Amino acid sequence: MPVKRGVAYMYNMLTLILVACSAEPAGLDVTLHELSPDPAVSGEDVTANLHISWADDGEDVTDAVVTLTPWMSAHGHGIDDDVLVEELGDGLFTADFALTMPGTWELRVDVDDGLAAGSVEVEVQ
Ligand SMILES: [Cu+2]
Repeated sequence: MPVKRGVAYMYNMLTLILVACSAEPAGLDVTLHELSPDPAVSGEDVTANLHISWADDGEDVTDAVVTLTPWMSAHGHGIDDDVLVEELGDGLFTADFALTMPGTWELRVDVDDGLAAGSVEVEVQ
């Protein structure tokens, strides 16, 4: 490759990388694989097994630091406790927590500190 074209190529690649870094977080597809008990009961411990995949190519999320934040959009609040998330493999992650009110909750999922985000809704009795 001639030097000039090489420089132009590198410049284009650098531009691409910068655009990728400044973009919104990538999308995640989050599905509720298993909820125990189902339905969840307000104030009682629940175990949620979530399947998380990349929205763009459908690949399972693996070897990632996943943060789960329960959020009640209707009231604009979450829960007081931090949620510990464990990776089970094959895109499955599990967490135990208690949802403090009946109604619709979002389980907001964040991968690698803001790299990607998604959510799934659960109904609490
Ligand atoms: Cu609420």
